[in-house]
Amino acid sequence: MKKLIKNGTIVTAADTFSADLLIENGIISAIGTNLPAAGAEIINAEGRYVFPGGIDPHTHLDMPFCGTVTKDDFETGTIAAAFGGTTTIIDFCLTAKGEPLKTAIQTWHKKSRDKAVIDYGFHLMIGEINEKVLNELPQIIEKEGITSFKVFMAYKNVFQADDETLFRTLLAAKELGALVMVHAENGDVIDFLTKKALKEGKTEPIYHALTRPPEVEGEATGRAAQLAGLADSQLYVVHVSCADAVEKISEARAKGFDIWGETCPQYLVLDESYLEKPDFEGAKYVWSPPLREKWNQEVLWNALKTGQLQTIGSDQCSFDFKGQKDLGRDDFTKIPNGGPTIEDRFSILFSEGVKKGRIDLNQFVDITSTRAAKLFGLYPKKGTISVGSDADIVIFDPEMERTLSAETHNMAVDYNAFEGMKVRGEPVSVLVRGEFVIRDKKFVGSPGSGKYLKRAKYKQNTSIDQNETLSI
Ligand code: DUC
Ligand code: ZN
Ligand code: ZN
Ligand code: ZN
Repeated sequence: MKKLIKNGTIVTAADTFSADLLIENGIISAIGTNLPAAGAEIINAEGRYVFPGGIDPHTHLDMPFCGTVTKDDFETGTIAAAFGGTTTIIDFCLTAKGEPLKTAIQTWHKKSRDKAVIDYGFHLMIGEINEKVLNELPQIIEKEGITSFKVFMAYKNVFQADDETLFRTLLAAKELGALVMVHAENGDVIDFLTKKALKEGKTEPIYHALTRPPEVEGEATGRAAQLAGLADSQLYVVHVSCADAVEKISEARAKGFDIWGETCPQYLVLDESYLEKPDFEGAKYVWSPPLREKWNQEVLWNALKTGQLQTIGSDQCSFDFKGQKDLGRDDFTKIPNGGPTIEDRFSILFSEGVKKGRIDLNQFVDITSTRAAKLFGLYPKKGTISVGSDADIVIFDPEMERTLSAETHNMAVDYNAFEGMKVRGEPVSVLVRGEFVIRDKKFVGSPGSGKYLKRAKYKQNTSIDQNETLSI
């Protein structure tokens, strides 16, 4: 059905203006004033911002990890995402060595197909490179529209790839038109430091952070950047947590390398001291990379403001405190890494970023939506408000307040990492392809209505062009 969103303030990565928005067949069909209202449902957005739906380029839903499986699946995870103003996620499809990549992708389709309430795509993990893998990749790009590959430089003996694998993935990605994403931490050094700590009887959650110091992230980030430069390829560094890594990305960008960096809400507002909470509560704050000393937060904010980092991913990877985080009570290396962040990514960035003057409104849209759409082959179908784009819309009340809490959140986990934090600015209604998924703060969507997104190829150094045409 036709919808007309009236009286709102439309915000894109480039502009802020008052106009109405006409939606037909799930697409934005007109933007302006005095638009034809006949037959349209009228939605009054007075006093509200009308944003393009958030794009979360980093989630782990229904993922086996650390001896358990993440608590939120594609249903609870995408419902929570929608409440939080996100209309598209790109989730990480894990692969296993020796198994066809196609098999892993089928598994991920199965997990998501009947459950997702918002649109979704997959990144593909590359754990090894051999003839078989190289033969499969072109089909995966063409048929599945998976145009981003993830390489782990950490998690020794689990996911960790060696430098040859990373380098050859970078070469393949350049040739095929994909973006290589790295989890940049030096897994070998972490492995040594964790074993040493355990031998010394250091088992508490804080040792998770102390055995993965910022230098191991900085080193791996610098190494990945140099290898990308050598391969003349493209690199996206996920979950940048500290100044050491920001420096390496800035350096590489200054040399003209095609390198991008993402940070996450937890690194912007939480710090290392959380790992020292009593009664094993520190386990709630175990992420990799770990939370850092507080001063790093301003470095990250400044990097977002100056464009040294360009996106924010949630790295949603949720585990219950009871029954999952618990697995590491006597040994921090057994605490499942990750936390529940998918729901609060948008509001935290708005409240702590825009409201506190650290970034402006248009940067907010770029960081939460537009840039990810451009980098991951979804723009301009997703990531902006323009005629012909999908009507993925967030109607946002900039003054509405909320206290983040496990008691009221929509994620399936038993704690909220930001418990008690007050945010100002809230998604009120959220539409995906012109249909309400959240209406006046209530979920009205349906599992299975989210669509799988085949994404366009990565174009070197052109992902920032404004005038790309609809190609999907
Ligand atoms: N780090 C986390 O904290 N969770 C998911 C995977 C990762 O790299
Ligand atoms: Zn309709
Ligand atoms: Zn990671
Ligand atoms: Zn992750």
